[in-house]
Amino acid sequence: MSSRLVAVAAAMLLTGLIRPSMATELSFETFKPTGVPEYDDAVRSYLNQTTPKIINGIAAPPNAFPWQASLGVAPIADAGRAHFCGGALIDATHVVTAAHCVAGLNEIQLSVALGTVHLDAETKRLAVRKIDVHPDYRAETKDADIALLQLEKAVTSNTAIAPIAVLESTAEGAFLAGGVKFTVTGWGLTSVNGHSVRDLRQVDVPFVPAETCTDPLAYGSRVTKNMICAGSVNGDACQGDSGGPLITKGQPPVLIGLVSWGKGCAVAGKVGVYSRVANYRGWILAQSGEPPQ
Ligand code: 4AZ
Repeated sequence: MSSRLVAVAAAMLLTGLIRPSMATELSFETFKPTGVPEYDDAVRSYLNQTTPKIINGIAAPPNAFPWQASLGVAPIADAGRAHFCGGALIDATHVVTAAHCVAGLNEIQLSVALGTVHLDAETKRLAVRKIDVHPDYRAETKDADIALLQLEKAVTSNTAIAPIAVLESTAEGAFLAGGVKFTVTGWGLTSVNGHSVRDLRQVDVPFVPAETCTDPLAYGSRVTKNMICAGSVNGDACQGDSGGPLITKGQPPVLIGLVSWGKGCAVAGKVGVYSRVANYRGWILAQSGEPPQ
């Protein structure tokens, strides 16, 4: 690329709008794996030209989940092909996601799509100024699987784009009761051997108490106090949903978890595990520059 082109690309990044076609063309020769599985999978599936998992969900109506974000591989122009993880807008300039989605990535490798249920080549993509991975995050255990993305430019709320409130620890008890259902949304796989989707999907998932989830026949001690379990064989999150929001069903809904991990998807006894965001509300507010409440 000539220095002039570099300057133009830099200017576009600074204005907060990414034009993926301006970025370095991806090829098997130039692609260096980042070590972030979802990101690398999205690039490989794009390069292999293979078809690009909310399990058992339904299509989400436009504007029903206006905080939903898609994290994309910036140099892939089609937002549907670029998608590799979800996220949730929490104020005009911050998106929370899973640490495992972004740990080790550079801001310029990443773009964020907001305000749409459909991902395609026309989708507007936003640049990220700063990736902030929680200092307690451990890749081996997925403990503290949370990160904050600061957008290059603030977004304006409208019917399609609006932040979601982060659940307070003191209010958590009221929600984490037996029989409660949450909703999870994402563009991830709709079956374990399936493919990710261009249109956002939603599914209700029952809360699974810690006693059940830490049973040796479930996940044992791998589920820590920083995680929440939810899901069943009739509804679960899957690959590509990671980092996306688990929300309460009340009005207005609040953010209670982020898709983090699980053994397979919709497997009996192996429910979805989510980062417990209430534990990180103080960190989120401190990082995002809001006074802790
Ligand atoms: C994944 O691979 C993944 N069923 C995400 C969520 C779940 C399993 C796997 C939960 O990103």
